[in-house]
Amino acid sequence: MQDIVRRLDTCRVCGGDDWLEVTSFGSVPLANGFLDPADVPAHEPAYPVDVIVCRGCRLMAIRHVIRPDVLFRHYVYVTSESDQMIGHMRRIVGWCDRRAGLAPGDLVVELGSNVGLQLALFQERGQRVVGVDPAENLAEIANARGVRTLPEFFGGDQGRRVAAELGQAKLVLGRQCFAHIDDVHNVLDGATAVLAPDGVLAIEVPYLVDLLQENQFDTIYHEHLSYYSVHTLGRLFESHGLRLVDVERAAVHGGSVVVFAARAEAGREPAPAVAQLHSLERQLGLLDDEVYLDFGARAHDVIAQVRDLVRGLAADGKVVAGYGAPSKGTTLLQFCGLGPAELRFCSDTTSLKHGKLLPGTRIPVRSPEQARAEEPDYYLLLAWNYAAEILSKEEDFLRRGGRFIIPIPQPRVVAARPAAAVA
Ligand code: DWN
Ligand code: ZN
Repeated sequence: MQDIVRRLDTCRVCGGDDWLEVTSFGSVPLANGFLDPADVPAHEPAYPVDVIVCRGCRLMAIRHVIRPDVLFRHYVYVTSESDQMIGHMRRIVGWCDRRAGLAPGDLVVELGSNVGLQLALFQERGQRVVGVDPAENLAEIANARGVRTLPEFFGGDQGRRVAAELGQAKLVLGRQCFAHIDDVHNVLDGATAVLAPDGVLAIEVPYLVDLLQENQFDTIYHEHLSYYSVHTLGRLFESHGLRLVDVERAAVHGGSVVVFAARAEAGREPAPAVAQLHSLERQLGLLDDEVYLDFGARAHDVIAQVRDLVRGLAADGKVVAGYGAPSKGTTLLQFCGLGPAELRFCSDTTSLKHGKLLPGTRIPVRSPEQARAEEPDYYLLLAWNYAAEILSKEEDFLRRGGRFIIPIPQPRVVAARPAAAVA
């Protein structure tokens, strides 16, 4: 245990050590530690999930850091090809082009590029692309589909090597991976080593404002070391000679923010949206302690409500199953103490997860086809960040009397709309 996990005492952004203890969700196994039923370990290691906030720069973080190779060298999460996600990745191309002015032949470097779906969209436009992702299994898939991907953790060395081989990058992009990074300074060293003088760094992270306001406590698990506000990201970038020049909010993953930064010496003026989010964060109290403590209390309330609702239904003889087996879902079930006694299975579209057991709760994962053969009375919508898409996809299930439980921000039951309303 000792060499896999380390305690965070010094803030990875500002170096401070004045921490607010927000709350603890106990100790749980790793969110993507899916088990092979033929090889279930007697003891599944579990690690604390303790939430803290740095009073120096207001970084929200978890206290215990798992070694990154344990989490990311072999990875079961594959970027979703849902309409919502494809639509978002196309928007990202437009947003980045507007800020960086991308021409055919320009170099785009992506951190945490997964199976290369995002980079393929830049490739279509004639940009040269290279991804850097530590997940060897996913890098293999990306390379096989013609998206060059280095199976490595990105840092100073990788940035310098890419620059030496391919030249400076007009765009360095990191979608949904910056929160996963412990040594953020090494990563920014790499980014500034390869970024062209007039280049743009674009970082997309789940937005701390949405997490706090929408009780998204189930997105707090060991892969997510940090929870960022624009305030904290601005401070971090400044310490690397980068200036935040624009921001966009996006609905993906429960609410995210995309920040765009340029070299300070490029002299670009920040767009008004940057100041607007700074003042929003101040107004919401993100620079004080209370808003975090309130969040902690609300999270435990929702955990109790979800647990009691699902246990009540199971006790009434209702068959409940999980819809999706996302990392936030394995986390929610563990925090709520819900297991095979309450949920018959989880259905998920990801083939890498089929036939596996969820970490900790050991609920089996079925394919959507298998799930259709043993339809439950209730689906607990673990992939709530795709609620709109999934509810419309599953209208037949609802019409047949099935129901969905959407757990976040507060548990609510969704049934088919009465026939009259449909006309
Ligand atoms: O930060 C992270 C984000 C980017 O992705 C990672 N740490 C891990 C991962 O988080 P997640 O697993 O919570 O991500 P998603 O995208 O919310 O996962 C959705 C899951 O639901 C996938 O396993 C696919 C599944 N799904 C499904 O079964 N039917 C999704 C849709 C849309 C569906 O219709
Ligand atoms: Zn700090």
